[in-house]
Amino acid sequence: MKVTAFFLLVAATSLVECKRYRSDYEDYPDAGGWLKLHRVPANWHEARLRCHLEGGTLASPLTQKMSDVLKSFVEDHVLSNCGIFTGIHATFSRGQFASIEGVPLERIPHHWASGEPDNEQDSEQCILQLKDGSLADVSCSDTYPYICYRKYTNQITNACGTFDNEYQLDARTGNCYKFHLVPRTWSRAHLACTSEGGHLAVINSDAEAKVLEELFAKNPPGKLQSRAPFGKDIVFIGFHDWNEHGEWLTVQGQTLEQAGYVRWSGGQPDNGTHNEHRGEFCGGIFRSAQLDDLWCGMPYHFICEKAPDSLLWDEQ
Ligand SMILES: *[C@@H]1O[C@H](CO)[C@@H](O)[C@H](O)[C@H]1NC(C)=O
Ligand SMILES: [Ca+2]
Ligand SMILES: [Ca+2]
Ligand SMILES: [Ca+2]
Repeated sequence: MKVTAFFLLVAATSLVECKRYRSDYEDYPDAGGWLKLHRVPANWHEARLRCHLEGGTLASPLTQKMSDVLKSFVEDHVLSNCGIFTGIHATFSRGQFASIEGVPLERIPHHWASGEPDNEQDSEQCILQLKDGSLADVSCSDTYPYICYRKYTNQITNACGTFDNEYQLDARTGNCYKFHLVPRTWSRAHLACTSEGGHLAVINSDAEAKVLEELFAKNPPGKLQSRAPFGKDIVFIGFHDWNEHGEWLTVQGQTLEQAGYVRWSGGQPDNGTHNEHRGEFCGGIFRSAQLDDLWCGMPYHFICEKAPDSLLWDEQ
């Protein structure tokens, strides 16, 4: 009894001590969550989407403590003397600023940089936090670094090494798979999978094709919303022509032969044309798990694959 109690205590203590989200996010108790700096500047919409796909939100200085944390982040890590995009925006209705969470600017402690806000050319609907912690309105299509924020939760990392329980481990391959119900273009699908710590699914064996076929079957046409041609019966996966128009490689740079699965559906690849959409340069599968070439720019459902240990920490 005593021993059990001791182990429970140790387990409980270590849960409290090391709050962890994913290895690319750092724990900031003063911010009440985890933060990740994106150094590569992006426009505001791109920044918002990346944070969202990583399971977080584009960080805003909602409290004085949070503002100080973001400020020290900018001092420690950044870069130019410009600042970082915050989640504070007026992209829904011009001039009406609120954070991603919907907190209006009036309720966010802030001070403006000198001369700001000036809504230059009536085109500044996004908010930058400068080095000194002050704010400025800027164009949402300008590009700046930004910080993603994930508030503490009591969730525990699952067998796939993520909080996202849509990832399911399959014992046949030892990898995890997720069927995305929000259709996206191939490029956005790629972004979604990589943001989740994985990649668009790569079929490495007949067994893995079977795994994807079964996952597809769990998502019958009635459950799907893609309006692309055959959008309820084809999904994007991880191969592409890498702009060479003729040679297909996986997102890991291997030929389909090297990857271990080359089973095209009858008549494919056919480089189909549909209205203004010419040329099929992105990879997908039918419900049979047989391959198809697809229009990159149309939103299809897609399947991500993730190794259970990606995004985990190296234990000392
Ligand atoms: C597919 O069609 C597009 C445009 O219609 C063309 O540019 C491209 O070269 C074709 N690809 C192949 C592999 O034939
Ligand atoms: Ca301005
Ligand atoms: Ca694989
Ligand atoms: Ca095709």
